[in-house]
Amino acid sequence: MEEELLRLKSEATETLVACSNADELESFRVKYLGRKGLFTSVMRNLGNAPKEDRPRLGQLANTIKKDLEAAFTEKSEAVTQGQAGKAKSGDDDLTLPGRATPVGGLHPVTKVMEEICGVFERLGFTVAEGPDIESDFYNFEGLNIPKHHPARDMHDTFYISDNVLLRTHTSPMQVRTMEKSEPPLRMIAPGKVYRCDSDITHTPMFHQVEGFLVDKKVSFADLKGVLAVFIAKMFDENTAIRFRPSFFPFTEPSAEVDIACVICKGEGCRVCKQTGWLEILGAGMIDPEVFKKVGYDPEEYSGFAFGLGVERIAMLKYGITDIRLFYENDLRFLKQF
Ligand code: 2NL
Repeated sequence: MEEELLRLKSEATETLVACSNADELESFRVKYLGRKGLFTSVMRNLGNAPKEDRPRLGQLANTIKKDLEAAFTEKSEAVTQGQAGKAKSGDDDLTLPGRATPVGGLHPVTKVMEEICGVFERLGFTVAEGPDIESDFYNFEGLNIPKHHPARDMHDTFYISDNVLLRTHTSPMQVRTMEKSEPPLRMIAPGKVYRCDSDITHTPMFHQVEGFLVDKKVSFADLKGVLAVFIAKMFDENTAIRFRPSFFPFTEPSAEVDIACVICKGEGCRVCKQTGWLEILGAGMIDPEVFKKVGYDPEEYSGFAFGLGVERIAMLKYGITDIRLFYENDLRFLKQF
């Protein structure tokens, strides 16, 4: 009997050590420690042993069973923990794509502005940037728009004080450039401008690129040639162009330049209001009064100048109908460019 108990102990111990998962542990428990297990049946047979040996054998059987139960509990914990660890690393699906790092992009207005500047740079124009807060002289007076001139009404100016304001166009940079240097000059000024105006085609802040060229014997033909190249590069190479007489206080003669509608190709549609044409910029020959303000002799020099709205060009290029979309910072909109 005693021999049987000791043999069972070593067999059970060996089996338990070999257990490596929950299923094997459960089989072990049923086989050795369960109600119908080997230890239970040995203890049931205790009655067959000689009477004087029974207490000792009973104690021995109890001790062995308790030890095995303790070892079983310990082993169960080890296996469960090991499996938890294993299950965790098994959960990582190495075939899943990695988490993308969000990458920023350029704003569509920035892209179009860079594209415009690029075309003029290849035509030999330099790029100049200046302050958004300007003096009345550079924004108006130097451009032949004196105080109380009706043209000031068109500009919806944000005044900071009597003589300080948010620039309504970028041509103050042309005035600054003429003031400190002599012709020949070929320059463009990109940047933010401000006008107190807001609807689906106007925002209080928008972007302009204004440019000018000053030299001896500059003619309207030079203006047409430069703008034709610009339009061919920005839009389709064969886009039709039309010059319409217009008025600006700083140019004479002045023109507004149209291109054949990019949507209907001149057929007439909602975007071009059935005209077949889209206005894309204003231009003209620099007024002699502007030259006088900066100390140039209008008999010696002539020049042309032009101005365009960047948002307007971007809207025409991409078929955007509401300018406010540029400034809502909705990624679904911005990611399309
Ligand atoms: C428009 C019209 C224009 C200019 C801007 C300019 C600058 C100097 C002298 C003369 Cl220094 N003119 N700039 C000339 C004609 C038109 O802009 O519709 N802009 C959006």
